[in-house]
Amino acid sequence: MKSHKTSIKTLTNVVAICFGLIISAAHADFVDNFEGTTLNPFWSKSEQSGSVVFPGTTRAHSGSQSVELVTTNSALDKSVSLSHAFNAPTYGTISVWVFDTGADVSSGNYIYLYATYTNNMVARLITYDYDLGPGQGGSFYYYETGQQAGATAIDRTQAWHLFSISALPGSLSMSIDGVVVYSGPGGQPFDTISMSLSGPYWRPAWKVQFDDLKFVPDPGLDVKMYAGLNLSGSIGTAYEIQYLNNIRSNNWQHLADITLTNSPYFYLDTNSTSASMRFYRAMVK
Ligand SMILES: [Ca+2]
Repeated sequence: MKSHKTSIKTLTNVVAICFGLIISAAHADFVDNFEGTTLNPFWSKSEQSGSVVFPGTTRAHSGSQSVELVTTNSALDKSVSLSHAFNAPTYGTISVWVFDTGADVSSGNYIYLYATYTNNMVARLITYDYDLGPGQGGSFYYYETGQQAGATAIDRTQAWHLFSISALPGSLSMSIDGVVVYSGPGGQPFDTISMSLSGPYWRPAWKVQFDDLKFVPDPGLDVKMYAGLNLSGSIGTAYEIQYLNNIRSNNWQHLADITLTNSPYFYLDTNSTSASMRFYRAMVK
């Protein structure tokens, strides 16, 4: 390469050099298997005619604990929930295992997993507060968005079921036990997620268990900036482009061999995002 030293003059090289890497801020993943000695401070409780019991030991999907929502009889409607409010609207997927204690029981409580934005419904998965059997109402799981609601084709059973809500920029979808029960347009972030047990005051006192909650934020938009080089030289001539990460090292590295098809010729250094600074030169081969 040193033999080409003089040929540098034939090329008016240089350009670029200032670039950076920007990744949009995102919430971190959150997983709760409810195996701690105290409830994770991630959660806030709302308890009307009932309470959040932690640790819940009636049954567990993982380990030996879950979180249990319990309603009691009083003159007030029943409403117990465990929620998390995000400090900013977010896209992502929330999932939780719920043991459907009201399946095949004629009178119970509503069980929900839901996501809201400024207290407006984005999406929720629902069990009714009754299950009167096939064709009699309440025997299937239900879904609801801000725009529509309907029955899924999934029959309720007294077992652990995986409820999942995925609110992303390009789609909103819900699934139960991995089966998609709703899919529609996206663009609806949420700022709160909740699990709840509720019903009118005259429904029986009830219990439900939730376990293994997972929140996975949408990775968001990844924006990168690259260094671009404008090479001016002789068309048809082959040049070698070299780079240096530290101007004081003089340890020029091979980057690419380019034959100019036009002048100026634009070259994009797609590896440049890994460096905080980079210097370039080009020489006739
Ligand atoms: Ca557990």
